[in-house]
Amino acid sequence: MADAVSSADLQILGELERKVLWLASWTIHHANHVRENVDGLKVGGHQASSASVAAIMTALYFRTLRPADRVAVKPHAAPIYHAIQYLLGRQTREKLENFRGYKGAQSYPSRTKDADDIDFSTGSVGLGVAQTLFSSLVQDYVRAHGWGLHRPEGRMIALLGDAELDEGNIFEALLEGWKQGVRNCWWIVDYNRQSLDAVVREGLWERYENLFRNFGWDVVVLKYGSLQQAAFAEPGGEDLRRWIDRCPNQLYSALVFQGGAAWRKRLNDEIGDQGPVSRLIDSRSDEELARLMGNLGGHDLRAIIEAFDAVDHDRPVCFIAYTIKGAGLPFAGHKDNHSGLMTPAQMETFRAAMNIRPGHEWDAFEGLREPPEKLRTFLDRVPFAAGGERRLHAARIDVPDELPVTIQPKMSTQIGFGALLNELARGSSELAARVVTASPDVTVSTNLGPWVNRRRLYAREAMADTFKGERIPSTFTWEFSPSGQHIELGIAEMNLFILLSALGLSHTINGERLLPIGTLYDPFIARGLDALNYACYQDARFILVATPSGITLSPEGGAHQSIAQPLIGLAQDGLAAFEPAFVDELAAILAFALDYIQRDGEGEASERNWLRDETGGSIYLRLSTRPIEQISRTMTPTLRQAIVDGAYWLREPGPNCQVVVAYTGAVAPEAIHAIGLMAEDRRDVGLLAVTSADRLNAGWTAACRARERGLVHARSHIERLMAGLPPHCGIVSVLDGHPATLAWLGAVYGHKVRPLGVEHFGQTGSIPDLYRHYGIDANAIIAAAQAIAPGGPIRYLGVA
Ligand SMILES: Cc1ncc(C[n+]2csc(CCOP(=O)(O)OP(=O)(O)O)c2C)c(N)n1
Ligand SMILES: [Mg+2]
Repeated sequence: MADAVSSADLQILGELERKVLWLASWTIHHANHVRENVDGLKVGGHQASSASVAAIMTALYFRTLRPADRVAVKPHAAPIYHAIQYLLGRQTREKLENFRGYKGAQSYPSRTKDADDIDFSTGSVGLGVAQTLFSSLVQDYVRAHGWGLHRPEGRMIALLGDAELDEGNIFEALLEGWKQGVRNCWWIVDYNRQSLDAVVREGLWERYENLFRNFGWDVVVLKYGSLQQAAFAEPGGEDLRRWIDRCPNQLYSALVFQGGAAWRKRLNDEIGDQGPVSRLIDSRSDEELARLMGNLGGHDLRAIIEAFDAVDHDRPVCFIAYTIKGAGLPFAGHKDNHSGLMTPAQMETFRAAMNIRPGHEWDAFEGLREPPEKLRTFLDRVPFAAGGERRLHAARIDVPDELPVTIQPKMSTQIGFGALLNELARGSSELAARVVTASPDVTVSTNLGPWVNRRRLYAREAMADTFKGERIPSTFTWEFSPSGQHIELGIAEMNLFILLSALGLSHTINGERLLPIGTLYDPFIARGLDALNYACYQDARFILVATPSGITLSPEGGAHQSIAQPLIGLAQDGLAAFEPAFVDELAAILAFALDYIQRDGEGEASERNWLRDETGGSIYLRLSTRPIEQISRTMTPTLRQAIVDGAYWLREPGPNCQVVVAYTGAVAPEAIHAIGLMAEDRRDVGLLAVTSADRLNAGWTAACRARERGLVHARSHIERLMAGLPPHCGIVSVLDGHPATLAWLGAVYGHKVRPLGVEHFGQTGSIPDLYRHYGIDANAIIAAAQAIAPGGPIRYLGVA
C-alpha cells in the first residue's frame, strides 16, 4: 500500500489535472479551429470524452502507476494521454499541434504510430480492454517459465468507457480470465453513463458489479467525491445522498448541463422542505452547489487515489468511477456532447477561467497557482516516468533453415504441421522452449495434439490428467503445469486473437521473446477478424494456423466452408499469408515464419522480391485436411526461397506455351491432373505452384511503385517467373477460395486469365462431389483452358 496522499501532493495534482484538461482541450481546439483552414478537420468525439477522465488519468500517471504497469487508455482519451506525456517531456508540442494530422499525435492511442510510448493501442472499443487481461496472463506465463524474474511485476490496466462494456468480447475475456486465474489486472470504468448517441440505462453498474464479483473480481464503486462525502456528514446529508442515489441518469446529466440554479430549483422542489437538507442547500452559492453535485467519485482526486491505494492484493479489480462526460466544459452532461466542440467564444471563456494568456497556450505551467519549480520537481519525481523508455527488447532466437520432418507418401498439410511441431517438441532447443501454442478448443482437431503431449498445457497451478491417473488409455495427455507450453482457451475466437496479440508483444512488454502459434478452423477467422486486425495494427507477432479450410473440408459441413479467407490473407496489413500444398513447402514456410515474426526492421531491405521482409510481421498459414500425394524431391535453397517468395514452376512452361495453370493449396492434384490431360492438345503447358498469393501480389505492386519512382530495374518475383511467357498464352488460376485471389496474375503482363475458385458455399459431400459442384476440378480447369487458350478441342474435356 502506498503512503496516504498528502494535502500538498493533492494540491499539486489538482493543478496538474487542470493543466491536463486545458492542454487536451486546447489540442482538440487547435486541430479544429486554429488548423481549420489548413486541412478542414472538424471532428468532435474527444473533448467531452477526454474531460470525463482528466482526474482519473492524472491520478494514475502522476501518482499511482509504476514503470512496469501497462495501460490501455480508452480511444477518445488520447488527448489527455498526450497532454500528460507532454508534461512529462515525452511528447512534443509539434505533434500536439498536429493532433489528428499527418504524422501528428494520433486520434486514438497507437503503439505503432504515436511517439509517446503507448502501451496498447485502442480504437475499436472493447479490444484494448481485453488486451490488458490477456497481457496479465502472458506476464504470468513468462514468469512461470522462469523468464524476466529480475523485473518487477506490472499491473495491466484498462481505462474504459462505460459503453465499451456493450462489446461482447469483454465478457468473453472475463470468462477466460476467470478460468486462467487472472491477476494484476485493473479495469477502470469511466462511468459517465453516456455513450456516443445517448445516456445509458439506469442501474447498469449493479449488473456490472454482480457480474464482476461472480468472476472473482474485486469491485470498487467510486460514486461520491470527497465534497459530497463531507456534505453527507452534515445534517440533512443523508437526504441528499438518497436523492442522488434515486436520481435517473438522464436527469442528473441534464442538471449538470444546466448548472447551479437548476440544481437548486430541482433539489428545493423535491427535498427542499425537509429542514436540515434545505439548510445544506441554502448554505451554498449556485457555483458551490454545482461543484458539490458535480463532485462525483471519478472527478475527485482524493477519492480516486485512496481507492487505488487501498488495493493490497493481486486479484483483478474493477473500479466503477462515476463521472460526468464533458466535466469542467460548457457542454458537461449534455446528451449530444460526444461530437461537441467548444466554440471559439466558449474557448475564450475557458481560457480566462484557466488563466492562460494568448500565445502561452502550450506553456507547461501557465496559469497554475503553484510555483513552476515546485511543479517541475514534482514531475521529475513521478514514479511512472522513472523507468526510461517503456519499450523493452529481446534477443532473436535462432531458427534453422530447415525444420526436420518425415514426409509420408501421402499427407495433408495439417498432418504435416502436427509432424513438424512434434519434431520441434522432441528436441531441447531454445527455439522450441520459446514457442507457445494456443487454441480455442480445437487443439486436437487442428493437430496440435502431438506437440501438447510433449510440451503439456500451461496453468499457473499444476493439474494432473485424471484419465492418465486412472490408467484409462487415451491418445492425449492432458496435464497442466506452470512449465506447460500450450494455452488451452474456450471456444471464443476473439480471445485467441487477443491472446496472440498479447503473446506477440511479449518481447516489448515483458522483454522476453515468445513465438506464439495459434490454431483455429479457417472459417472462424471471420469471428475474430477485428481482433486479428487489432493485433496486426499493434504489430504483435504470431503465427496463425487455420485448418481445415475451404470446401475441401467437405463432409465436415457446408457451414464451415471458408471462401473469403484467402482474400483476407491478401489484404490484411501486417500479416503474410501462405497456403502450401505439400509438406516440404510447409516446412520451408514454417522455418521462415519463425524467423519472420522476430524481425524488427533491422535487416536489409530486399530488392530481390520487393517485399518488406526486413520489417517482419505475423504469418497466416491456411492448411488443409486433404491427404495428397507428396512430391519426392530435394529441397534446394533456390526452391526454398521461391516457396517463401510465393511461387515456383512445378512444370516450366516451354517457349510456345499456350496455357498456364496457376494453383494454390489443396487443389494441387486437380491442377497436376489437368495439365497432364491437356499436354497432347496444348503446347508447352506450364504449372505454377503459388504458395503465397499475398506475397506474390505485394512484391509485384511494390516493384511497380519502385519503377514509377524511377528505379527502372525493379523486378518482382512473379514478374521474373512469368517473363518468358508468350503474350497469347492463357492463364487458368485455381484455388479452394475466392477466385479473385489469383485473378490479378493476368495484370502482370496482360495475359488473359480465367480465375477458378469458390464463390458459393454450403453444400456437403465428398471432395470430388464438391470440386465438381463448385467448378474447381480437373475438368473445370480444362474447360477454362479451352475457353481462353486458342487451339483445337481438348480431347479429355469431359473425361477428367
Ligand atoms: C468496435 C467499435 N464500434 C464503434 C465505435 C465508435 N465509437 C467510438 S466511441 C463510442 C462510444 C463511446 O462511449 P463510451 O465507451 O461510454 O465512451 P465515452 O465517450 O463516454 O467516454 C463508439 C460507439 C468504435 N470506436 N469501435
Ligand atoms: Mg461513456
